Amino acid sequence: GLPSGRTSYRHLYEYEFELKELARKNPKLVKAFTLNHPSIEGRDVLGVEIATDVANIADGKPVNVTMGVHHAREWPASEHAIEWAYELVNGYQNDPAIKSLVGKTRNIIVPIVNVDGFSISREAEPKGDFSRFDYEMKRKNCKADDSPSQFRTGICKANPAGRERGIDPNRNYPTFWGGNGASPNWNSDTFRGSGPFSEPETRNIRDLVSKRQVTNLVTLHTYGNLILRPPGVAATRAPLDEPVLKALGDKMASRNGYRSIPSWGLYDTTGTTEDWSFWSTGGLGYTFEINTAGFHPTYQNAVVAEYTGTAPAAGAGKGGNRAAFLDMLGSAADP
Ligand code: 0X9
Ligand code: ZN
Repeated sequence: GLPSGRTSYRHLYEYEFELKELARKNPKLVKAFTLNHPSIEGRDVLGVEIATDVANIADGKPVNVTMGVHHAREWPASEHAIEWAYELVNGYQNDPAIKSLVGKTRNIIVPIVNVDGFSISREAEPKGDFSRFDYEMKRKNCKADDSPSQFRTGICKANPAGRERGIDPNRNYPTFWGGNGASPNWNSDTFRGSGPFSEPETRNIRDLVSKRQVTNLVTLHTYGNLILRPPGVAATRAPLDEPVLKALGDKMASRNGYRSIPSWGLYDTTGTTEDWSFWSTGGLGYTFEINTAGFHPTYQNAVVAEYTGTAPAAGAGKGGNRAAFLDMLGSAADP
């Protein structure tokens, strides 16, 4: 089973409660924090930092970031992220190898970057038909400003534009912003926004990554069983660090059975998360696309099996994302 023992998709309030509880119960090891920018609808975005003597922030240790749910409907992404937090806390107490790795690193976990979108998707009446009013399948954030005036009124949930309103947070980062694979149209599911970092979701990650020594980063999505590395655009050509990026991507893929490729191999995208973090900081960054059965299929398959490594579709390593994340942690601890 999972490190937390969980057997069903959490709601937003459960993420908030559990992250705070982890910190309250483990005050020297876990610190809960609120990111700089509240969401458009005023929600806090929460994360935890896990490290030995967690408050001693200037200790110079490399920072390993794991985050989920840039895209609202991709519920397994936040589940894998919060389970990783439990993995580190449990492992610190019971597993000498994990204790040693945690001791050499600082681990930041933000399960839900797009809290407004997630809340709407998670609480929607199940529909699953991708229609305009299928809030379960909402992908973007809740920004109204860029839509036509008649669609600017109302809160995100049940707004007159349906789920079409909002910006794709995974097209709003500045790296290659405005290029291929992102849309200038307000109602597109890949709408890039009015400019780089126009959204609180991306500004939160900008502030987090810019202020810390982030050497390793995983941003979690669904679906496709892929480990994607920069660059997102074929025309950019491979960075000098391609052998390093490929080696760790391939190693992690040997644990979870995913396909390890440069992200342009899926399709061209611009303004994405790890393209920005990699090209602006040099830290290693990857997108995981979890499972093959859809954006949020059964919990047992997309979360329990994919995390622990018992997924029917998992490949050679059978260690699941748990083992892949441990490789990432090992790389941060001992580059
Ligand atoms: O299109 C996306 O944002 C990602 N796929 S998803 O189905 N989760 O929406 C893939 C992004 C791939 N490109 C980079 N990560 N650079
Ligand atoms: Zn996604």
